[in-house]
Amino acid sequence: MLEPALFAHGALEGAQLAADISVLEIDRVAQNVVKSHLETCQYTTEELKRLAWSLYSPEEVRALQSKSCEAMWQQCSLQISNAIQYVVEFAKRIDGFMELCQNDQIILLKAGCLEVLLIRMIRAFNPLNNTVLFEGKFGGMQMFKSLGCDDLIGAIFELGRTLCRLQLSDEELALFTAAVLLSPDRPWLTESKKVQKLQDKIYVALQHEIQKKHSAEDKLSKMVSKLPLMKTICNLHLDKLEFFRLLHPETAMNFPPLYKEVFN
Ligand code: CLR
Repeated sequence: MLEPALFAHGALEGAQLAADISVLEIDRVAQNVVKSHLETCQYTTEELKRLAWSLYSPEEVRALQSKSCEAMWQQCSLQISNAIQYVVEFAKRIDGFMELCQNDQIILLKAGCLEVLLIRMIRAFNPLNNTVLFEGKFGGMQMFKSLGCDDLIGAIFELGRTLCRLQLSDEELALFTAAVLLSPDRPWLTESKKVQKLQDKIYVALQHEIQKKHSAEDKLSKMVSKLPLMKTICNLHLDKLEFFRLLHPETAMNFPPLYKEVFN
């Protein structure tokens, strides 16, 4: 059984759930999730550190800005689609995910993968100069100007800044993204109880991980408090996509299949 001190603050309402999850099981969950994250995070920390030095030049930014809206959407959807593939691989490697029915696996991925990407973005986000990794180099939000979605881009960058302030470790990031993915409240889930059980364990593991350095209650609630902004961004993205589809149906038809599958 877990030491009671760990749950004295009870950041999770279901404090009694801790009672039936053993330390061993929590460690196993954490190890599996962290390993899955590290194997599927697309860029290693070292790679990202090196890449942080390669910034788009003003000319390159101007070239991106003068692209057509369609061409830029196409490029962005391709990058997002590539990144989604890694999120799908991450999900598959989380113990229990593949044991869910296929219907629920698809619902969880469709509903959660952009949120996971937005959290993963902090690894590829430099809060010192407000830049993000895009096609191999770092650049600021001006580079997405031709999309005509300044509000969406602004919200994404704001989220990047606020999430970076939390200074999440890769372990915390891994567990947080897994918990977001395994959200039992996604509409149309058929076995949400099963999903809930998996998420409970992951949250306990996350709490345990945070507790090593901070007050878990504090940091965990700060992390969870960013979820509404992520939901807003996801909805805004869907609105923009719908509008884009109306204006440029031919381009939208040629978006990468995975992007279309997840967001239509
Ligand atoms: C997120 C972390 C992934 C790698 C990755 C790939 C694509 C990036 C994404 C990250 C962050 C957000 C991003 C995206 C490509 C386009 C998108 C930079 C770094 C920006 C915000 C534009 C969004 C455009 C909308 C029309 C969707 O491991």
